Amino acid sequence: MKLYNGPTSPFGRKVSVLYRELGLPVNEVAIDVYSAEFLDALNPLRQIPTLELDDGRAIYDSMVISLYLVSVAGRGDVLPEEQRWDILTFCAMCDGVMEAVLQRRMETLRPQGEKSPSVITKLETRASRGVSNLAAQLHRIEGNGLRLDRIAAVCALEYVSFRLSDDWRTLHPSLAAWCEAYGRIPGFAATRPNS
Ligand SMILES: N[C@@H](CCC(=O)N[C@@H](CS)C(=O)NCC(=O)O)C(=O)O
Repeated sequence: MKLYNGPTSPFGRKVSVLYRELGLPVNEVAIDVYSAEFLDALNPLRQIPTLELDDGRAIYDSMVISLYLVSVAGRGDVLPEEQRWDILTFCAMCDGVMEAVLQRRMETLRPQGEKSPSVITKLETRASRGVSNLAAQLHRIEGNGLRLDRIAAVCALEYVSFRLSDDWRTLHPSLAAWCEAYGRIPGFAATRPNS
């Protein structure tokens, strides 16, 4: 399996943490997605992460890749059946936080005169609501075992810190403490963006 990814993609990071922790043989290739015309043949959306299987088929987006990897590894404990829909909904919320922070950054990078302050505010407010919701659901994700919602939470929160602000750690100290502890899993250290 070949995983097309980038050094700072929070969506790609979820997948990268997961395959490392599952011990799956994935060949990860870092690309510049904005110039990756070749990717269109695998993923017409030209987005990362995209997983290319050994038979040439492609799997995307990050949620579908995650479900595929869990299935290949036969690790039902990473997505326990009795909590399946709550966990997947929680993951979708974390993805929405990542998306809001990513889109906010793209908006801030637009030339003066083309940026929309109201769009930036809307995206910041969405991300903030998501982080508050994460804090309110902390009792649901607390724990140490490998699970999709925990991986998504750390990737979302660290992406907020990376691209927006670290203020959430002061606002939600228990969430920050959990994030720091769970973030010590080796897969996170190996994928933490630093630029
Ligand atoms: N819903 C997708 C989102 C993927 C996504 O937005 N990836 C970004 C990088 S973080 C990307 O490829 N951006 C390039 C573009 O959209 O042109 C997923 O979960 O995989």
